[in-house]
Amino acid sequence: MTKKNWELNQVAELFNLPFLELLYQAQKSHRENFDNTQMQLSTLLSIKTGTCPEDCSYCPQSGHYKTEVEKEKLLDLESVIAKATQAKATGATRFCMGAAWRNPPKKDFPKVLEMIKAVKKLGMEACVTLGMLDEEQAQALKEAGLDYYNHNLDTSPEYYSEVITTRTYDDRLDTLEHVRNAGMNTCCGGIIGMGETRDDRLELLRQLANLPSVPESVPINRLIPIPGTPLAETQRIDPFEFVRTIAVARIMMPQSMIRLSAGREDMTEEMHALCYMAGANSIFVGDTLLTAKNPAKTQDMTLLTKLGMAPQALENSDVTC
Ligand code: SAM
Ligand code: DTB
Ligand code: SF4
Repeated sequence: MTKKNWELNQVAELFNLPFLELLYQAQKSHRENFDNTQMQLSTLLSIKTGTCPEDCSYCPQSGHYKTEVEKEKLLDLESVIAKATQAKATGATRFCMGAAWRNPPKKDFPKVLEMIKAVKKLGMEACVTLGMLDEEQAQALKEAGLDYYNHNLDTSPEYYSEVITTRTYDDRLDTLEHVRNAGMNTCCGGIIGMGETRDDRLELLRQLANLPSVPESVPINRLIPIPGTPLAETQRIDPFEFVRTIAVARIMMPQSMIRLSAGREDMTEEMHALCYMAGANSIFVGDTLLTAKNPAKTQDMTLLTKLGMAPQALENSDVTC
């Protein structure tokens, strides 16, 4: 398929469609590209928690704010293997490890490479999110067998500096370029409900879909307002606006996995079903995300069964690297 260059007015046209027409178009695109009874499951693990030097105003792990997160040093390899084994046993096909770093420290990076090799040995897809990377680090991750690198644009370039001041949008784009050049899949999305306007949401999706190669995996996070962070009191996004964002993402990036990511804990079953109808085909399973709460696995499985859906098997995923 030839890659489309999206203009802002084209994205606005989608967003402005009557809700049911938008959902219809998104579901049509979803069915043309995926089996709409399948849900891909990933599990997250925070391998290094808290005291991050960045000031991302949504994040419980930033060292700039006083939150309930307790800092932890880098986990040891055995604990990571135990968690990944457990995740595999409960049906997750991808294991995603996150570290609260601006960029990976020299002394810890080789340990992360060992963790990736161990996850691959278990027969799972591996994803990490470690902050900014240089070319060499990206290459080393690829050589360790990493399938996906997660690095989100988070919001529009215009709103970005309202949310984060310690790094720039261009820093994010540079890391994504290093990941692509190393031949890895990109996992790149954003957060909805940080007080941004609809135009910011349009622009975020436009930026994602217009990247030199469309991210294979697109996490759409719904802000979890964390006490102690500057966004703690942010008004919750209207649920229909959130579903619209998923639907437009599905239409603009028809072959990507759209992950309904953070912020599911207080979503109703009906809202989950609308997000799946809009084309979300991946979720994080397990009681915790990195530090925040996620619905219990049994709750997710009960809903999938009610909806006639099932976890996607690894052989049906199309990892290309
Ligand atoms: N430090 C790395 C980085 O920022 O690239 C990786 C970890 S960071 C926690 C991964 C992503 O989690 C962020 O880019 C953001 O999209 C999401 N996130 C963090 N806190 C969140 C919150 N309170 N609500 C929703 N999403 C959140
Ligand atoms: C992503 O976009 N969302 C996940 C994953 N990538 C690493 C992380 C969500 C974090 C939510 C807040 C927390 O658990 O600390
Ligand atoms: Fe650090 Fe990532 Fe949290 Fe930002 S989002 S404060 S970089 S852990």
